[in-house]
Amino acid sequence: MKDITRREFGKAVTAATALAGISSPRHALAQQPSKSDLAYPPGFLWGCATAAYQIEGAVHEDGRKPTVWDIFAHTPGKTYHGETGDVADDSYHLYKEDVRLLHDLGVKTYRFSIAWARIFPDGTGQPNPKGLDYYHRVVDELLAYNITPYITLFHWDLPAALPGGWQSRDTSKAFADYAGYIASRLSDRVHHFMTTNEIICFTDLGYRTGRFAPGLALPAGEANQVRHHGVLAHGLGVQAIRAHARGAVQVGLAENATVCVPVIEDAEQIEAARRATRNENAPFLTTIMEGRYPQTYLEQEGVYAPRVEPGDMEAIGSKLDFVGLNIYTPIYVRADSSPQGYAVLRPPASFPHMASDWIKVAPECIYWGVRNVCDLWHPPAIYITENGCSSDDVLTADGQVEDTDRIMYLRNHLSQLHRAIREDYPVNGYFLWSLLDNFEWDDGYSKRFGIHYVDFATEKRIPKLSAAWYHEAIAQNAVV
Ligand code: GBH
Repeated sequence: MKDITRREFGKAVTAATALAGISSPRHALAQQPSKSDLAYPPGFLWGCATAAYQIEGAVHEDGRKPTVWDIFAHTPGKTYHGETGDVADDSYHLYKEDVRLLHDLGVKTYRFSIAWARIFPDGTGQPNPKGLDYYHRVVDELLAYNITPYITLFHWDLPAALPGGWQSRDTSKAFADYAGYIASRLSDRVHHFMTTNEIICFTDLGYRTGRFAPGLALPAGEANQVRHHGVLAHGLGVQAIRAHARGAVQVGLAENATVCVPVIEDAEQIEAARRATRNENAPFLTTIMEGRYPQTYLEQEGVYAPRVEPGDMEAIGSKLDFVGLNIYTPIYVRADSSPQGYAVLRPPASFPHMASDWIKVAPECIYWGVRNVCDLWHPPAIYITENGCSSDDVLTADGQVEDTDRIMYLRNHLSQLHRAIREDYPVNGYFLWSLLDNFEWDDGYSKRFGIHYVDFATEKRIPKLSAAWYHEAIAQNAVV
């Protein structure tokens, strides 16, 4: 029923846009989408996203034990100015205030992550009831405001006690046990779960480049095995959640799949972008969606290809209820005559970017991210599980943050996402990253992604202008 509504909505908008063009052909401006053309479908799920280690603080409280990120952040030279998530936004204590902010925005849903080390402080063994109680309280508070919880089970804060971390396949099994336990305890009230967040970040960045926790730079064979344990954790997690859920649940993941934008929008370049999407994400989303490692990946890695045990690929290829895409920035590709059939173009130095220089001003990435994934693998539903940007926010004398660059970024991305919806791609919802300024991993507190400014000395939250903008977009269910 919902699908039919969505499809009809897409057709109606396409027709309206076409009519607008035909009815006033001499006025070029009339062919630009007007505000009402950028209305979103009824029931579209507007949300915000956060992650445990980035906002909670309270790292020693109620039985939580250290994670690889606690240790990494406390290791000199690993994060900006040695900053850590020890206190962060103190959302462990201030969660009611944060749910109130969500309510004030008018969001329908909230994506947050559970800290594995609060539930199983050593990664395995006996669950810690006090840790679980915190998430019971968060869920209750959200539901009291009619905000639907979407839970990420792993957003990088691996319990440090797990021997070998992601180098061990036992960690994938430990993750599944933890995921199944959470499903058994929360699925009476929570119906949407994401297994892992951005597998490439906790595998390659943690174990190949060493830029993220635990900061290792392993050789190719071992690093590829870590990747395998990452996708395996996801797959075993999907199975465990379904096996232990008390009722119907929707299970997916949140991936920062590399978004390949065809530099020129013609049939040949579009096909090249699709091929590139499959290839650039080979050991991650491609393997998950296809249930097997692409032959080209196995050939390319040769003796360094991952060791796979019976049953692994079935788990990894578990059918998903949705795919979550974290979208910030693209790569540009064009067709060429190389064996892979495309080239990745290096952006010129003048390519504009946001406060984080890796986030280019390239809003079409949100459209192509959805389109490439849907055209390749046809998932039943898509969520944008993260989208947003850093800004060099300053608090004015009268306590305002005029983050017009963030508003520009959001407006442009939501306009491009609207194109995907007009073209009937099944986009169910959008989670803005992030509700709050927070601990931005190796960038510490130097990069602010929130639509609420956080004064980290006092933990005071101050809505930025972008919060008012998002509130209005949600209220109108349209790009404003
Ligand atoms: C997401 O990933 C995370 O899910 C979230 O926790 C985070 O806060 C958010 O995005 C904003 O960053 O400098 O060219 O080497 C971010 C993934 C991976 C993006 C590392 C920046 C470094 C790119 N990040 N990457 S570069």
